[in-house]
Amino acid sequence: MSMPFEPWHEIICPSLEEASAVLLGLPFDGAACARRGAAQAPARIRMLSGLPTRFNEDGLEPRHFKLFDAGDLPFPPGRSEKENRGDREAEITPEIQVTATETVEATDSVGGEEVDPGAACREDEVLHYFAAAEARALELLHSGRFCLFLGGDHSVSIPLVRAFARAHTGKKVGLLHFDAHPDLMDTYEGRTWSHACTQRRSLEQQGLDPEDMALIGVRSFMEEEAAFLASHPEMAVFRVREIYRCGVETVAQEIIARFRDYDSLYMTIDIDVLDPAYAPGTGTPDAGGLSTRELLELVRAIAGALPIKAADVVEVSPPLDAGDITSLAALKVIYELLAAVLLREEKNREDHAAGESV
Ligand SMILES: [Mn+2]
Repeated sequence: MSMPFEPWHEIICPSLEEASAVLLGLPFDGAACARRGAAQAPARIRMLSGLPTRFNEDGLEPRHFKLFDAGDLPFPPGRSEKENRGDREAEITPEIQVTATETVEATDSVGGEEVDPGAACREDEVLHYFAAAEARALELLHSGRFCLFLGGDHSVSIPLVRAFARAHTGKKVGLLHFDAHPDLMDTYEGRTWSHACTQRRSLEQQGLDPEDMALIGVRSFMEEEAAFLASHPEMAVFRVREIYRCGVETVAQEIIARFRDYDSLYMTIDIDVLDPAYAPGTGTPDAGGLSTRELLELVRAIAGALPIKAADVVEVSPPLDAGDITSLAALKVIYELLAAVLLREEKNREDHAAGESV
């Protein structure tokens, strides 16, 4: 399938220097415990990215809305970017635009390659990849541009958050975790780098303590995670039931109030925070989630008020998707998030300039 538009066609820009935001893909799903396919998300989301326009839902656009696409960090690490690109082209074929009934079969054979659900990657390759991801993320974060990372399964946030904490050393750093699951296991299936362990690893970063983190939209706990949260009441938890019962606006304001004095916030969006009706293409779906509308409202309100400096969108699995619903939901969130962040930064600059001229 080809698209009539180039990726990010209305906002793409050729260099980091001219950009207001930068994108990096991390096509890695070796830490997913069940169904895979998230490695194909960066390519799929890029392919669909020319569809939306640069205007947000209010018909507004940031004055300087320029995205530099830094490409993908290939996995396994030995792979050249060119090999990965070739693979992507081969993977994005009509056969993998599965319908719901074909999903099970597609899981076993992703892009023509046998995929053993839950099979471990070589640990040395994974750790090497995470080190490379951390180094690359750090470079991009140091550019001062808003950084958007595309997973991949949720384990890719481990090196990304580590890079974020390093890039913002000495600042008050916080993390907003949108997810059906807390991802607070110390180890899972014998691995410390499982996508079920992501936020436990985040808490090992200097300057990131339980009170600096919010879990948003959670609704599925393992025993160890429930125990961890019970012994850390200082961690903010906005369960999906609370969002449903109190409404998105109330919860958004609570989150904003709680993180108002932070300097630098990282937003991680696991697409399974959405209900499977809105995001069927993900490895560990859990019923009863947010609607796309609710997620958009939360993200826009928060990103319009708080200093979100980087974000990732993870766990979109194109081979498990139906009609690209999940990729398109991710893309909508990405465009609204970028617009909210850049409009906020613009307003801050204007306010600052107005303050100086008085
Ligand atoms: Mn997750």
